[in-house]
Amino acid sequence: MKKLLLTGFEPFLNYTVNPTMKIVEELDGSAIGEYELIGKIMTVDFKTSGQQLVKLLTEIQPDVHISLGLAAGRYKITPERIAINIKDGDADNEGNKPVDESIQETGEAGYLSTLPIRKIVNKLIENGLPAEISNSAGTYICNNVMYEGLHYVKTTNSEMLSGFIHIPASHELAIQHGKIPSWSHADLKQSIVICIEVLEEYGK
Ligand code: PCA
Repeated sequence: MKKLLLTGFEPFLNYTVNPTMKIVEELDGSAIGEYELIGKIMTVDFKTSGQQLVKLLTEIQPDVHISLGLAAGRYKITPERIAINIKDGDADNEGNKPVDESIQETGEAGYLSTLPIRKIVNKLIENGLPAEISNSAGTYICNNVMYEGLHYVKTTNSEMLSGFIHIPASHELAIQHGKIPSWSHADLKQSIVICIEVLEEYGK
């Protein structure tokens, strides 16, 4: 079987739960089509999250890597098009708050996702699930992790597909947090399963 590394994040800022965590924990160890899923939860830490991902990629050598992140306030499932070489933003869970820093001093300005993002969006919509490509993963931890994954692929000449998908809040989070749009956990999880099923059709 082929290996697919699926990562989620721990809670961060004032989001008491991270819906990506539950999805990843539930899908860990399952099989979708030809893929064996390996689920891992990552920390929200500018100093270590990127290295954590690179360590997982190096050890597991998956055929496909997909990281999931919460984008509270978004209404749709949003595969990210590009990661940029910048870290900047709110304080992470360790209190780090970089301003205008590079992720990799000598890295490219940006790396494009190598996931079939258009096909993913089309398939989600065909299944009645709202989705669109996002043209910015921001400059917080999610962008950082996406960038490090693609930098690893580029610098090791790997054929691994790698990318990032932001998801909206779950109902559970919205109830606790207040005024943010939300989806059911079942729909969020089903969306991620569909994203993975697309890969098979894509021939990866
Ligand atoms: N979302 C944040 C970091 C962790 C997460 O789930 C982000 O979009 O950067």
